[in-house]
Amino acid sequence: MVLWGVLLAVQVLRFSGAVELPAGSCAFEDGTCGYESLFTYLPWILNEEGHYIYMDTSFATQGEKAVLLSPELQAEEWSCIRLVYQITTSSETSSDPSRLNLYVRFEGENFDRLLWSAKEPSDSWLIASLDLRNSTKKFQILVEGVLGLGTTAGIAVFEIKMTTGYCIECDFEENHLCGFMNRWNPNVNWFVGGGNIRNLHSVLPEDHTLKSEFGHFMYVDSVYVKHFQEVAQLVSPRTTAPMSGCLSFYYQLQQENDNVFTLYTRDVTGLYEEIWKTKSTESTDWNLAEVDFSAPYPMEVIFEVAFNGAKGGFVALDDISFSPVHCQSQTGFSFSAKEASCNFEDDLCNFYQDKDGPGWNRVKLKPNVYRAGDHTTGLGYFLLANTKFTSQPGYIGRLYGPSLPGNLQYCLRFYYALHGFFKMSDTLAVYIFEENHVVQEKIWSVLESPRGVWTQAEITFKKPMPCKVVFMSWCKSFWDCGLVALDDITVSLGNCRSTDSLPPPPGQCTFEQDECSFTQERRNRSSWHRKRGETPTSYTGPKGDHTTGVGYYMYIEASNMVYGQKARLASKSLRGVSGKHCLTFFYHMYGAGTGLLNVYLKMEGYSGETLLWRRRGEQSISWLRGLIEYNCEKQHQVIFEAIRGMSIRSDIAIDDVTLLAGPCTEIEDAAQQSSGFSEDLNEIEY
Ligand SMILES: [Ca+2]
Ligand SMILES: [Ca+2]
Ligand SMILES: [Ca+2]
Repeated sequence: MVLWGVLLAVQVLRFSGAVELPAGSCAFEDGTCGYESLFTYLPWILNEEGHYIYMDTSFATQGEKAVLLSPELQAEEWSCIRLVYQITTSSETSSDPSRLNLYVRFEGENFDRLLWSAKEPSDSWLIASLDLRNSTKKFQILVEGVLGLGTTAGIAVFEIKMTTGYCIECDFEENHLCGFMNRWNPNVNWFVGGGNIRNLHSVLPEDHTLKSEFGHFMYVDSVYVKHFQEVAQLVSPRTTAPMSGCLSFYYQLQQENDNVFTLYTRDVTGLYEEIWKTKSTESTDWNLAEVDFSAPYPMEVIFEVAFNGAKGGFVALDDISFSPVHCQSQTGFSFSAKEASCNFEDDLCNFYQDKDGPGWNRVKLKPNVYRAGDHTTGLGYFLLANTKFTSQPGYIGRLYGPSLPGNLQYCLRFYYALHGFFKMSDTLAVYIFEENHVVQEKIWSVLESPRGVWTQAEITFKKPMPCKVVFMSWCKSFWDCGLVALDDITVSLGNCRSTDSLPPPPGQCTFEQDECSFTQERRNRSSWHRKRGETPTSYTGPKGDHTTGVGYYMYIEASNMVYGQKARLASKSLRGVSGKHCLTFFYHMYGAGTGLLNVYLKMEGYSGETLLWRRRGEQSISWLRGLIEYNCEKQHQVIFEAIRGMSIRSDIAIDDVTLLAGPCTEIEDAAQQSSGFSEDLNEIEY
């Protein structure tokens, strides 16, 4: 039995006024408030003296779990779950530490969403703040403890509290400070001001919430400043759900010339962005600040005060709140990712060209050895520039994107493929045009890249003015002109690097980091392999993956297998739902001897499997999209089975698998599959 650390810390962190807690909350005083320990796992045990619940690890081994399931809940308003917990361990470092995970299980979804995970051991209770989007769906909270290496580890939960509102909001009236943390600095720090802490000689103000000496706020004082520009940082809890709107707070400054009060956002990679700074004209009373705040992925807000010396006075902060609409000071139009993006399947969306002749053509081509199909489905439309038809030396094709609001950070992603140039560099470039077309700036241009492979480009940019993205293709000389293809342009909020560093959403796998939760019964030369680049045998297999063109995919290597040999890749176990599931994936079946690709459904507790989908023989030199809707109300797995064909030219690959509950948003074009481009094809000469 592990002794739970510091009782003082317990006193400090216990939420005040916990007489009648909101649904989903529990202080583990006399019971578990409807939370149940699942019998198939290790038990959670209520410690009635200490008023917490802990995972019983007495006879447990590494990897074993304890799962605590909440009663059915609903949150029609945005909510914040605050969890007070502790992980203890006897070993200092471990390659496989114990973890505490919190999942949300929404009704009608086939997987649990991991909202938060912790593995850092501590001597005292810690607080985690987790945002939960408003939804009409019922849900349950799962608290999962997983025992790591070194079985003396202990995991305990002291309190779970669910309240309406955003986790980033705080009036600093409660002891837990809403999970806001001062980053310790020897000389300048944020402290709680007001209430009992107030003394007679204090120059500090009354708080803003209660407008009385009993209220609390945060403040930072310059009296102990020793170094020039020493900073104090107050760090908010990290957001766990995408949000965008207006962040407001009240602040007071004294002797504003000697201090700088700045607001930053910081993402999981540690990237800072300044979003607000004090102006020179401030009143000495509480000032209201309103800042546009967009967190498309997990982000912290940092309130930073820098002092130039000991005479910088103080900065006080109170009543941080958030509203999901833009601040009033911001006029103009809002950003829509859907309207700024295009896959060119139906038209040019909101993209357009110069009046003086179309440089870019929207085409659909039958893929062959010399040219690929589109990126979206392998059989759809994309844009093509510089065909012999339109090209002439010095020719430039311009494609303009829709207007984007200024002052926001964007991530632009698109796919391009180049054919036929001797020298590729600069044949495709991306410019930013400011609204009036006076200022233009080149933000990207192509370097040498693999020929004929759909390659992803990613560009992060931010401009003060509304602007447009412009794609330009060049044909510099008659003797060196080729084709430039463009597809699947997306624009989203935030930095590309930040979204890249996030773990993939559950149910999705790009195979970029690993094989996700896919498993194989056996692993040898004739099973599925994770690979990057071309496969070793020519005239079979892909040249690059589907995700980025230079990433990883899974494939069978026909030269390691015999005719008819099978390789099976199984998904993780998915929960059954009433209604449909949608499975999408990309498959590559190119080569004269190609065998079969089967997709099976295997229900837990049943020996048989149901065939959901099959392709036999060579399909295309391009990645094609597979789309399967199926019904299954029981726990199940999906299995990809590749069977080696007649010759060594029978590599089969898959990539970008998505398993979701609910019907597919798109429908597979059956006519297109069977007729194989009988009509509607562009004959492009080049
Ligand atoms: Ca207050
Ligand atoms: Ca397309
Ligand atoms: Ca991939």
